[in-house]
Amino acid sequence: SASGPSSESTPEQTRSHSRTGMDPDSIRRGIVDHLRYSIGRPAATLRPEHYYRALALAVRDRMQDNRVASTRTSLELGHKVVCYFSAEFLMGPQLGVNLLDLGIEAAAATALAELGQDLDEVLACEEEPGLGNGGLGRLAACYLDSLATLERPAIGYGIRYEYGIFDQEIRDGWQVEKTDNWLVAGNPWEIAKPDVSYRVGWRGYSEHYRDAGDVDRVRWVPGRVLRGVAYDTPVQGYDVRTCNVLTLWSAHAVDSFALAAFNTGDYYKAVEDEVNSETVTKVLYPNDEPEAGKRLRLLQQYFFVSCSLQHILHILDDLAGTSVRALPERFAVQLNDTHPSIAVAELMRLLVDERRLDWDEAWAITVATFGYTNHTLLPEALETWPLAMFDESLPRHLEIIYEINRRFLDEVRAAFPGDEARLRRMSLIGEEGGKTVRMAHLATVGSHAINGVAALHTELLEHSVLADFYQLWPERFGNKTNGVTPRRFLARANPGLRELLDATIGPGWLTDLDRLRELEPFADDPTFQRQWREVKRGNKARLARYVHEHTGIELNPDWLFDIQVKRIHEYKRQHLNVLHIVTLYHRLKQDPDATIAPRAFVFGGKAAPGYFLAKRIIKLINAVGERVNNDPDVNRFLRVAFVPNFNVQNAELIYPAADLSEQISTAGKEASGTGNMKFMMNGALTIGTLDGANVEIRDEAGPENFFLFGRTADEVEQIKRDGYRPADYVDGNPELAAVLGLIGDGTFTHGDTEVLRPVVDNLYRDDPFLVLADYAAYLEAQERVSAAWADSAGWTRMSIYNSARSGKFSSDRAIAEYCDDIWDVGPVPVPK
Ligand code: H2P
Repeated sequence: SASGPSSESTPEQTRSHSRTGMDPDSIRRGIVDHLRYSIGRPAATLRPEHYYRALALAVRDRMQDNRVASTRTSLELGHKVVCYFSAEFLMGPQLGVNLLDLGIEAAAATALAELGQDLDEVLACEEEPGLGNGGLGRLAACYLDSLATLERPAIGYGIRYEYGIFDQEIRDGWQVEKTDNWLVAGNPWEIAKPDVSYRVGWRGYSEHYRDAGDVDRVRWVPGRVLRGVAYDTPVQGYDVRTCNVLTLWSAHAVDSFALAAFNTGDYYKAVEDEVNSETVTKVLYPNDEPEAGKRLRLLQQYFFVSCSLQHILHILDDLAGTSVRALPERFAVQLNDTHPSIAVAELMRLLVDERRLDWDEAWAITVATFGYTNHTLLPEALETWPLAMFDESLPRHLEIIYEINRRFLDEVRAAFPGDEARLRRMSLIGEEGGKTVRMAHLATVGSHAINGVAALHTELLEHSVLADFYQLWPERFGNKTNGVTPRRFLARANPGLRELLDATIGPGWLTDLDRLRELEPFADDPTFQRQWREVKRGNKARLARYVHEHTGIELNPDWLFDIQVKRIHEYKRQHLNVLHIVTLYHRLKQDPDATIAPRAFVFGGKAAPGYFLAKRIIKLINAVGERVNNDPDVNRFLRVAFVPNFNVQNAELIYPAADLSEQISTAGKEASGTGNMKFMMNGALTIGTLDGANVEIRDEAGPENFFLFGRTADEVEQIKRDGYRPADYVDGNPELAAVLGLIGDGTFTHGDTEVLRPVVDNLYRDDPFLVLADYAAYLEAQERVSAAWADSAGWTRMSIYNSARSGKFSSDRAIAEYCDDIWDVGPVPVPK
């Protein structure tokens, strides 16, 4: 089933190359062919969405040629392959970036025009695959882009969820969740591979036996079996031949089971089995959900990890003469957070039970193969599974985890004799609040490299959450600051800036983002400044049109655009942003003569359906917005818009339109952030805390081009240790008291004093993320922002410096570091 090395190209293949030419004529022929043979609709009924599918298929054909060449090159030359295991890939719309990567944007536009179609209209038809919650899934997608662009052989492995992250609607200010039927109209990018299929067990028991050589062995007898089928999506690199692949697994019933039931006459039982199996890849779980659905989530994780590892071993088997012992020389497997960490136990099972390696050898292979990236320090987000449930679901894996733990704790004992507390802290089995399996510990113990995602985050990881592990194996830890792809978030999202950059510093910056530094000499040049502002204004007008269309709210593109988009979470502190807005509202109402620099506040983001306070925060934003936008005393200075259904598609309109980027999480809580980088590249200035990658953004941009405020991570900890009393901050600050009063007294909710009460009470009584402790400093920083905005040339200079110094935050830099320091994978150019 694995694509083996193919021989020289056949005459058919040679012909197919001309069929997949890159000129407008060949592309037009490709579209026409697909309209006829793949879509099969009468010409009179063709609409833009049909042209979208036909063009997507024609583009995919061209990528497939590159894909075949890439596989052949890396397999023939025996190169090592990166396998990125992630429960989420938030890929976003594919057509636009694929055209960019292949260098055929203009050719496709011409081809469509000849067929009477408009490229932008056709692009807008794409339904984006929302197979991720936020930053973590989008990071995985950026990394696939950079791996291909840097010509590193790579496979992304994940889950083909039938329903991705829910679609968000806003009704009466509340979030309403709608299922995301992204596959309904078909997905032209994927290729189903029913022959690439593996069995995955579940439940049952393990059986001890002696093999032919009289060695004690264990085999797992699963109580249930399902089947995973591969769906491949090609991942094209920019301006190179390399085309990698994203393999997503879909769950199905095992045919023979269904057949057996059918033969005994129980047809409905057979169908039901199919239905049950398919639920495994039915839906993506939102972040921050309490307990619900845990068992199915564990099965999802195990399912995709098992299919992926079996696939990898299968590829090894297919490579003549390559033993499973060569696994770490041929494959580097990265665990994106703890979601795929069951892979450590599953690889041990495959090697020891199925391939019959002895434990020590299998363990050495496992540790050499895996790397683990941690994405969060929040205790509630570090996965643990109740032991009883784990045992029932994966009994053999629990035995293996016990054995890993026994040997591991012996090692700890030898290094730290007599330190019982340390053993308890480090064990793979947690004892507090009922026994659990600690997945972060399993991932850490099973990996030769462990990394955080920003300098501060890695340091905190080493000194808090994983401190004991860092003391045992300091050499295994390292930092890999996140990055984002400039292809999507600069070139595609900001065509005006792309053109200006090409004209000013010449081509080449898109794959060498440090070259943006060449903009610095133009930072004070009045002509360039004017061009820069024109681009920004165009982007703001574009977003304003979108906002008007989707919310009815009118934003003036000459105002300061102050934007916060990300998942809604207390630690990200959207409510701190709202306190600033309400403060301005209050000041304007108090003093009819007051004037302020006009601002448009834009929010976007989804709340987990079961996260009560996050949903109230959405209501709060919309309630304040409704009042502000309709009050003539204030709407000359303030507007507030909540963009519904924040996703990759509208993100591409939002980042380039920002003047100010809100990165205001409680210090020590945001592991990195990646939106902060997308804003910076597009010339926004940041108002932010010393949290996550903000620290590095400020270092790069220069402190004079960044609005810093708030307690540091150390200070936050100190305040908590001393016993934080939020009410003290209210008592000491009459303006803050008035602002909370307005939120609680029904001013924004038509007199209803209950709706927003939970938000106010939470802040006043508990405030776990120190919103009130940072309020005064935040207001002061916002005043610095307003003062800076008043000086248009000064602001423009700062904006230019931010873009110019954003090179570090390209995912190309991040991926080059992973390749050098963790994966040991070099470039493998595929001949053109
Ligand atoms: C998470 C972290 C971010 C980080 C991202 C990628 C889980 O994303 O919280 O700080 O940048 O992973 O490493 P998010 O909150 O956006 O869902």
